[in-house]
Amino acid sequence: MEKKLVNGFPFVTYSKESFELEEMKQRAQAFYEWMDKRRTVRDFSDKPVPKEVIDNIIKAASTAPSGAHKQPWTFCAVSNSEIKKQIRIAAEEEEYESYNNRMPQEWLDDLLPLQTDWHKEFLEICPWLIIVFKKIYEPTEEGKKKNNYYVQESVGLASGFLLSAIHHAGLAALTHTPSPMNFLTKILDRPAHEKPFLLIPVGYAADECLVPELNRKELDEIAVYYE
Ligand code: IYR
Repeated sequence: MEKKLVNGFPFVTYSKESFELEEMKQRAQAFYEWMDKRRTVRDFSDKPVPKEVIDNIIKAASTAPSGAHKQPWTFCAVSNSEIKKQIRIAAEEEEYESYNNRMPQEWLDDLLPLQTDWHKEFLEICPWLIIVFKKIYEPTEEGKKKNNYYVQESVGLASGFLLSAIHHAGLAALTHTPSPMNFLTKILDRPAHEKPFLLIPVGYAADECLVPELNRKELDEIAVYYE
């Protein structure tokens, strides 16, 4: 790696590793087949997962690109049972309201094949809950607000990387979206410039794990080529 200045700004040389054509094809296919094995899971084991694994999963997530490289995210990793219990109680209160009084019938009908409901026992069973927060802005020492850019896109990308890293480690996750989510700000004592984005339980899938039988769209339904 060589350091160079570009208009006075520090740059380094970057040699992107590439592969011979056959290996490239094989890797692209193998990666797709591996990613296709990821499923959203709701039946978790309480088997512990070492903190070191969570550290690396979060570090992998934080390699995602972000607007102006602001990295506008905070990942809160909870293994404390008392805090998990508080999160479960608050999430179930909101979810009970949502399922019974807030979600329109069309939405409830769309969720029927997934067989979800307001009970969220996995929030206590899972060894870890990772709560992704998006940072709307960055407070400065003088009490001003420094802008972040494309926050939604950036944190969405980091969350995708997070889910991939979890899958890569042989663990399972659920992209859980209790709504509204402000109880997480309170329980985790996060500052005002951070807003909850996703609540991601992480752990081993239970031995008797069931997931809905779903099909993914075919390539010609999701891609349009202009050659
Ligand atoms: N947040 C609720 C409802 C829910 C909504 C969607 I869209 C899903 O794909 C699944 C669930 C819950 O977590 O149960």
